[in-house]
Amino acid sequence: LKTEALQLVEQAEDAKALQDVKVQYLGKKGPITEVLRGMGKLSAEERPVIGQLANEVRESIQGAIEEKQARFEKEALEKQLSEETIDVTMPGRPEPAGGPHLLTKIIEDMEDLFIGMGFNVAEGPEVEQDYYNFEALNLPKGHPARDMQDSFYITEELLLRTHTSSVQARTMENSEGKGPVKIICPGVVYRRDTDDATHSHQFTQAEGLYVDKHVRMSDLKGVLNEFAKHMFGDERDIRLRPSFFPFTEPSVEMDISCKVCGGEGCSVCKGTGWIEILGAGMVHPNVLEMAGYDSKEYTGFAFGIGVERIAMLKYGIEDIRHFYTNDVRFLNQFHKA
Ligand code: FA5
Repeated sequence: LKTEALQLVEQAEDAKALQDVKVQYLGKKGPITEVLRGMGKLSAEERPVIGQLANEVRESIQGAIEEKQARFEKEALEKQLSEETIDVTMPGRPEPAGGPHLLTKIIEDMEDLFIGMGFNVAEGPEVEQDYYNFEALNLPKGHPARDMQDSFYITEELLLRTHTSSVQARTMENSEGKGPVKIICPGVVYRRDTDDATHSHQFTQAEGLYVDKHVRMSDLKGVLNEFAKHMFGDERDIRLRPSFFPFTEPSVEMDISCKVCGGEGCSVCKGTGWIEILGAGMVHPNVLEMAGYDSKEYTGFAFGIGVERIAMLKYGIEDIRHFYTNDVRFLNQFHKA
């Protein structure tokens, strides 16, 4: 019986087969239980001999079963461990990551540059009072130069700001006639312009303003030169043209040589080789006085940069609408820019 049982244990190929052997030999209906149960019928001499024998057989079968069981468990564990091994040296699966928009990057880059030149970053509301957008900038109601910036009015007194110059009016007013003021102010502006390759009804400007005693046109030129060199490198040409803004006197516009240029058919410079990126000038005495400055004591310069146009020239982007349609094939090109 013992040999037979041990042989079956030996042959058992899995835990289930082993359990069957256990039930068959050691179970309640198994031969050993039967022998032990029948002990009462044996004589006093036979009982210890048979009892001991039966126990011995049971223990050795039990021992063999337990040993085999332990082996099965160990094998199962080893199998599981080897299957679940993690190779920490394997390269990971990269998750697609977003990144800042190209315009955000240009703005941050500009902020860094101007902060380095002593400017502070300022902000103002996009829904603006007519007063700060026009009147405080020497553009009274009915002034023909208001037509230069066709506006989205909300009420008679409120509009979507047409330029970031509204922030210079606010900042100067806040400093109550006591200089200096040195700010850079990036933000979104709105105009009723017809959309084309270089114009959008919503675009981004960055305003600069420096008011102090003895600020001169040459200071403006120096700062703009620094800006152009930083943005475009030495290989691009800049030019200043005389211009007109009601809030500056004298006024200029700055052009950069076109990089997108395909000559006559160029969508960005229309074959001229130049694109206008900013307006600037010396703050008009009327504007200083309206904000509470003594224009005999204080002077200042201001400029308003078109941020999209900077990006277009820097990266050779041929249409301003790419910035807003959010095609990821366009946006992804500038993740590492
Ligand atoms: C102004 O907005 C003045 N406030 C700039 C200024 C500030 C002058 C301080 C003097 C002192 P202008 O309308 O030219 O100026 O616009 C400035 C720049 O914004 C332009 O050079 C151009 O780069 C950009 N820009 C103007 N209109 C659009 C448009 N519709 N879409 C995209 N960019 C535009």
